[in-house]
Amino acid sequence: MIFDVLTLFPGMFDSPLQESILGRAVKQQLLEVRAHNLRDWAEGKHLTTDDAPYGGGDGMVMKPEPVARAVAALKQKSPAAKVVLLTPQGKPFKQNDARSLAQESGLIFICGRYEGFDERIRQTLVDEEFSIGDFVLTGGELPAMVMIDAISRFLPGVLGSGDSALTDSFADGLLEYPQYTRPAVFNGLSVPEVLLSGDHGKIAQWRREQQLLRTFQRRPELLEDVFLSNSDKVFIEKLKCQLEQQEEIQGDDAD
Ligand code: 4FV
Repeated sequence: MIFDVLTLFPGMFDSPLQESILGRAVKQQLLEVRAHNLRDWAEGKHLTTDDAPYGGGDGMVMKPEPVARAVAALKQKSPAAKVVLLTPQGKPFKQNDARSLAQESGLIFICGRYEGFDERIRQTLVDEEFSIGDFVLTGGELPAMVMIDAISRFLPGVLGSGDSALTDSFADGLLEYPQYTRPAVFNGLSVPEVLLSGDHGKIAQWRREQQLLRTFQRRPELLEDVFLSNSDKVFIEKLKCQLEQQEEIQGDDAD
């Protein structure tokens, strides 16, 4: 997988891709990240890549021509690469997107700065727009790195044997179950007995129920898109009853 990145700050991509899992994967040539300076395709003695917005207003807008020239040049080398724009207006980036984008032969990320992009960049050059969250950053570089990290975990050989993207949070659409390691008691808090039982059937059931409980409590909307077995549904109905009882009790106390 080749990740081409169009950015005004290519140096930002140096260190994150030298450490740990991604660093090893780059060394093993399981993936390659090529950061390109957008200014290389800019014109004029100041190599301008931005300009004032038509219609007035604060801030500057990224000019279409340097981006168009850059994408054309990169597409010459990677004709099949998918062009991805990072923007708060994009589709929320999710684990399923990471899994599907990992099937692509190449990705070209366009990282914005200033107030954003000339609209014609979207209309003429971009295959998909992604947002990594409802907040505003100073640039699209960190979102591109976030996506490169999440996508790379699905590339063959990137994750060691010990860890697999298949057991991730969201791998089955649910939040992960609580994890424990030594010591068995910490700050007076013990590891749940079932995990010390060696009964793998009971452990698997406990972990599934913990995933359902945590998802029900923290991200109930995720349950709508998850396949639930009958025992899952029974467990969630039990949680709903418990919650209603709690709310009734709290209601009574408030009266
Ligand atoms: C962003 C996000 C993001 C907006 C203006 C860069 C900034 C500046 N990108 N998910 N959230 N981008 O905040 O993807 O151009």
